[in-house]
Amino acid sequence: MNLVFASSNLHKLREIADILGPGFTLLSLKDIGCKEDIPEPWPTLEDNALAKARYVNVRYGLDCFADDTGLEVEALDGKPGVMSARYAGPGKNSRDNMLKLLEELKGETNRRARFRAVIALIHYGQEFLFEGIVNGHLTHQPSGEGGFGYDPIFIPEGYDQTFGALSPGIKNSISHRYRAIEKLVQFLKKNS
Ligand code: ITT
Repeated sequence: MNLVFASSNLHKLREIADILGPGFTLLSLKDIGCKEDIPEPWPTLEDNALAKARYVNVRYGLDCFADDTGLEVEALDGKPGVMSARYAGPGKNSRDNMLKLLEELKGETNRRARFRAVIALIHYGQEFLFEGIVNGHLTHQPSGEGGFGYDPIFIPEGYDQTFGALSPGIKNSISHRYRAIEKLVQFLKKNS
């Protein structure tokens, strides 16, 4: 089955290809000739995921899906959440985002956090949403070279290493993205 993934994040693309396995062919924005940076200005993950999927659907006439993900920190009332990608400001990178977050949590004993991924699917012109959550806690400093984004400071429940230190195979079998993609796959199996 061919699936178009409306994302310019190559880490997500690789994770999703690994999670889906050989039964699916994942087409990237590059594969369909889309070079634009798709805007995601909305206040919720759901709105942004839908906006990215609609953008491709309207301009390229293709069914597709998009992922919007946020790290939600309990002590910060769910921040950075939908602002995760640009938490440290425009032009800043993942390391800047992590360091800003760790600075804000200095002295905070409640380190509980979760990743929440929302996938929006446009299937035969109709819209569907799938959510995946993984609970865990934040470290005091980055650890591990794997993964991307906030992975080096997030330890998933039941483990004692960060997503950055755990193998990709482990991350992709328990992550927020895995959980949302599993729901997407079950839906496609029933509805294709
Ligand atoms: P697209 O919108 O093109 O898909 P993006 O990188 O902008 O890619 P998001 O808007 O979903 O993706 O950004 C969410 C932020 O959270 C961004 O800073 C990511 O690095 C981070 N992030 C997303 N998924 C993550 C994961 O599995 N592990 C760690 N950090 C993640």
